[in-house]
Amino acid sequence: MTEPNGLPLETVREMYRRMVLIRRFEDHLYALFLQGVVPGTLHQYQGQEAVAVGVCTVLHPDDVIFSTHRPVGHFLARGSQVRGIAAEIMGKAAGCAGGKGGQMHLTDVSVGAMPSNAIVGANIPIATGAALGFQLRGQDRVAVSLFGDGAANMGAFHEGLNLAAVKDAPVIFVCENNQYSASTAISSMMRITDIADRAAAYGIPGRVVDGMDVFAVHQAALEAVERARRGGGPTLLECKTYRYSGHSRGDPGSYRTREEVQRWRERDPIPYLRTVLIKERGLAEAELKSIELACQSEVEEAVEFARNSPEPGAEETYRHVFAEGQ
Ligand SMILES: Cc1ncc(C[n+]2csc(CCOP(=O)(O)OP(=O)(O)O)c2C)c(N)n1
Ligand SMILES: [Mg+2]
Repeated sequence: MTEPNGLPLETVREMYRRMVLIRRFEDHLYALFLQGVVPGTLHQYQGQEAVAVGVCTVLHPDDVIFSTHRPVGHFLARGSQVRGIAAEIMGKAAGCAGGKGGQMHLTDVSVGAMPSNAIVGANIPIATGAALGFQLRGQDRVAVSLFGDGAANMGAFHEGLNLAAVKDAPVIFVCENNQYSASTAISSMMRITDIADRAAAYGIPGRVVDGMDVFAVHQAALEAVERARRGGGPTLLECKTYRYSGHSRGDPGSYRTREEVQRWRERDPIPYLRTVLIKERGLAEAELKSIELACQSEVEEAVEFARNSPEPGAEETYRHVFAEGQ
């Protein structure tokens, strides 16, 4: 495990808060789903929190992230409010996409979280395009594409990485290898062990990162972002991680053994960071408890707000479909 070298205590405390907030919110959403309060399905992020939080901690306010069908953790790590996400997932007008997107299509441009894209691999060329835009305008901004191991087998992955490489686009490709694409294990999808090896085919750096260790992710993301800002071009980071939930809420996960899930849970990124904060940074148990309680209250308050919010009116149906004021 990497040492939390050099990071200010405030930064590490905030990383912990965001990881706990994601976990508490996702757990709460699951309970709501079982109560029938959440329409549609859920793709959950429990287990992967260290990836989003490690990456987003190094970004500047005007950088942008591009997310997937599993966006809740990405958005909270980027600083989006729980209220707007809760309302969006319940299809309410106060949702971050006006209640028209739902769980897979969160969007919060105010914090640099671009519309999430449920088409596997599709955000990779889009993030590349955003990065090329920053480069052409001479802006000091980077784009981050977050995607899964399954997305690394899509044509869009190869096209996006190649274009970004030849143009030295300021984009960071963060592959969250959670070992499965829906019910398919990566060992039956590809013959290589490390997706990071694919970076060599495009002449860019590729790194395997321990995705259960927020410090390892933070350090790797920092180096990749600094390289991109200096004009050094893209990096592919493969963060090895695990989702504790099924692929989506209807999935009991019967393609994995209980032992495998247990092995990964023993490396849970949240208790690990908690221990570091106590043992190496001298935080008191009471302080951590108060962070955890505050996250729980924030989640419960946001969900209550969302449940009591109105649905969008019928007049909203065609708004945001066509450009207005032309
Ligand atoms: C182009 C496309 N094909 C298939 C699907 C259906 N689908 C949704 S998520 C998913 C699995 C994606 O796996 P991965 O990229 O590893 O992401 P993870 O779900 O593990 O986060 C599939 C096949 C889709 N949304 N888009
Ligand atoms: Mg996956």
